Amino acid sequence: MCAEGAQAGVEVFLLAENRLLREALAKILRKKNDIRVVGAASFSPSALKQITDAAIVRIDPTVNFTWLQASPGPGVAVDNFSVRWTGQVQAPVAGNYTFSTVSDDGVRLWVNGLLVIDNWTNHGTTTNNSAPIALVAGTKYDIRMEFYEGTWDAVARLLWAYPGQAQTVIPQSRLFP
Ligand SMILES: [Ca+2]
Repeated sequence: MCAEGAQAGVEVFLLAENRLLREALAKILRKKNDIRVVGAASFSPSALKQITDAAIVRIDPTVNFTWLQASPGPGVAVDNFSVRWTGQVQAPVAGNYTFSTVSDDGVRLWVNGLLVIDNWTNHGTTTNNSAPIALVAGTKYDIRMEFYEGTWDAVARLLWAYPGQAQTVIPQSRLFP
């Protein structure tokens, strides 16, 4: 079931599905909407440290969420949930990139298979920066961000900075499911 009237290219599927179905849905969404996004997000309403079966699968255009004390989506509690975003990121220019997360609570970020940010702890809104990573212009790199919310506020953002670009949320145009 997809939500009617979903905004900003986001559709939310309320299905109990396996990973293969999630990937198929991501392809359908991409064709239908022609959106360029980070891939399916997995929400687990009860697993604090482990991301298991998803309660929601959807495609987010960016990772730029200030949920605070709200739920990330239907069927998910406001506390004790987790999210995994997967996809690819395309470097617009050659050079050293610094990836950053803003999170409350735990966060881990992989770029091109390397764990570049690891702050899998309970904390208030915190910015973490990767070491500089040399990327090639036009190349797409695998990216994965995992996040969990324990209690109180929830925040999850994914940013970058590179030569000629101050720190900003990674835009939809550079993300691919
Ligand atoms: Ca929190």
